[in-house]
Amino acid sequence: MASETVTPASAVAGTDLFNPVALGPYTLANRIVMAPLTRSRADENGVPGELQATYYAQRASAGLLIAEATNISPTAKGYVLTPGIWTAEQAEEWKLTTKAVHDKGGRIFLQLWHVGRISHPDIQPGGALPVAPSAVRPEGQAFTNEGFKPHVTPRALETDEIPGIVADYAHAAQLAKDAGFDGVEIHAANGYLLQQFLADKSNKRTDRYGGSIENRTRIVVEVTEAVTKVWGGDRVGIRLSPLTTFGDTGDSNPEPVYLSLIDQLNPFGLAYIHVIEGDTGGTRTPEGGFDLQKLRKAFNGAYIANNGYDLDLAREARRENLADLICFGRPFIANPDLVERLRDGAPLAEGDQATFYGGGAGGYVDYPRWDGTVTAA
Ligand code: 8OZ
Repeated sequence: MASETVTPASAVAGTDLFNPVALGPYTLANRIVMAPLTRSRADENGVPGELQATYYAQRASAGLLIAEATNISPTAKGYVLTPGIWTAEQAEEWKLTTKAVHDKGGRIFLQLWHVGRISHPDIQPGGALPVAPSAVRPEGQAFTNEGFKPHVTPRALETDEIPGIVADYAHAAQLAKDAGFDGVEIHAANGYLLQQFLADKSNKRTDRYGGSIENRTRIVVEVTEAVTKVWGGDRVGIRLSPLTTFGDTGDSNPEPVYLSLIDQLNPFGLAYIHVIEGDTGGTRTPEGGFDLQKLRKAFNGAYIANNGYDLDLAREARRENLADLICFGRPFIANPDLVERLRDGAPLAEGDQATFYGGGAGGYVDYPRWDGTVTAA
């Protein structure tokens, strides 16, 4: 994909961002990761297709692609037209994506997602209430077939339902393997189900899944155990956002929760933690936060940094050794060749927000590369 006529610009001087790096059993082409981005272009059954294959293959020069958040079960779903990984058909159709990315020499993980309370009866099977650790209604609105609707008060999961949720993660992990992904990322960030258990703002339980730090972290550890049984630890990552308020989440004292979680995750030998630094899509240094480098120091695997990175910040993070890999999100939407543009000092295109979520090929697979070409898969 790299053009041989390119003269390396100042962008590459003095940084190893564009050099190969080991992650788990893989050697990635560079340290730039495409963040999981919800684009809502699956069908109403959560089945992806050729469109997703083309989109991800166009972006395969990223060292690692983390495919969009993907529902692990019908009740995991909170946004219309998001893809799933709970049926054989979904896994079969995801094979188009994994093959197209591998044909381009790329690596791709799938992000396993359960939204918990960030849903709506309109999206849930049988019009049921969304499930959550506790019956605490989040602020905000759900993205339904009829547009945005306020979130409702969810139904608190019974203790004996939790093994079923953990089993749904294991089932999804197996289907992701069947589909040919290189690994999976457990989405424990951004106020979705797993963070709802971690955070005392949303977890008011009095059973073994609530209260103490050990109890609030329990489901995340159980899910990690189940998923690593399928994949081995070194092909599994986890996404965390200790300081975010996204999804009306938050913890009165996140530092000990996350340090305990990291301690409990270390024995599984995960490939990476993927940390949203600060408030998702917002400030990197929220008031009352803690130094997230403590997580990096405590964790045995790689640290993928996310939130508002541009080339300068990414270079600085590597120069100061603050992260092993750097995630870029939105810039990948309109710049399929983002890695080459950053490397060669080319200008970046702006994505059209009107086509971020939903729709077809427009604003999805028709953004040109810097050389003017639009590559098919
Ligand atoms: C924006 C819109 C829909 C979903 C996340 C999966 O925040 C998401 C998401 C973001 O992690």
